[in-house]
Amino acid sequence: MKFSENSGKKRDIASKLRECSSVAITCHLRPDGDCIGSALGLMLSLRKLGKKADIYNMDPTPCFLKKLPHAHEIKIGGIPEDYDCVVFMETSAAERSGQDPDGVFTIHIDHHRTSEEFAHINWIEPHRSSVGEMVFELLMEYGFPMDKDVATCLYAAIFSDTGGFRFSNTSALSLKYASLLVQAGANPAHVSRIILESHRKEEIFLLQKMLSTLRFHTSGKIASVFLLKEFLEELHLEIHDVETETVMNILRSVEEVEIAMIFKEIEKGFRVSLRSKGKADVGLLAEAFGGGGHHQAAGFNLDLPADEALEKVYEKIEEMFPWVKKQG
Ligand SMILES: [Mn+2]
Repeated sequence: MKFSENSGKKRDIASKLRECSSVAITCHLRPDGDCIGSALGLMLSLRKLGKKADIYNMDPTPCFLKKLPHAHEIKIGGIPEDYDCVVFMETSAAERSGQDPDGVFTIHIDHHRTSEEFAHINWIEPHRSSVGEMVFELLMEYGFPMDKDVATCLYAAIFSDTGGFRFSNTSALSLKYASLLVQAGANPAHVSRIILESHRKEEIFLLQKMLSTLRFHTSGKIASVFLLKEFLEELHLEIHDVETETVMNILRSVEEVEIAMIFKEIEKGFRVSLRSKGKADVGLLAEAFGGGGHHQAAGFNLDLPADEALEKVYEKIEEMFPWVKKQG
């Protein structure tokens, strides 16, 4: 392996974690499979070393992810003051965790390119598929304990961010680590079932409602749906509790589609989630609207009525990626 500045950071994180007797881990707001799986994997490995390790998130765990080992132990709320160290799991900025720990040693592990170096140690590698991949490497290289549960959580993290090893961020390394995690006890069919096949019936009705708003850009290269508050109310669902990757995958499944978008109605306007098949860098698009993310997955907020919001995003996409206007 090539020596880099990051090897030093990884080593510093490993020795800091070994030295601490209690570690709190926190995920970004609206946590996803990658940060939840990575946080759980790290927590369980540290507990096997005899340390006190817990996860404190400000937002609840999405329903389907509660099936991951020990996910029901994730605490919702602020981090108590008595931990020796706090690990921020892909939070980009300290605020994106909703936590504000004072006077404690902090570690930030991230693969967002818009990440800020706000912690005492910041290990940021934007080319990585997932933080799951990074946490696994850290545990493996520095001899931290691994078992079936740790492996399951980390495999689920990599699986989530690579869309089940289908997205453009799927690399030889992510597949190699996935293989090692399976050797360590992760069951691919079990994890697929948790991530892809644990919907409630209401979520399929929600999918039906979202698809009723389906629109394509004139070129057919951009597909979008709306997730309105009224849909959630009618189905007695909470926004933080619904999984929206399935609808993204349906939009992506259209051959000519390069960019898939969901406009989720929020307090003020919409939260726009973006996915790219690889040709468009949607991270750049999100940054243009004050948001952030990766080449293939990103998001931002837009305070405009539905039609205007869609128009505005179309306009920006045409300006940034002129090829989108061409048919075929
Ligand atoms: Mn991630």
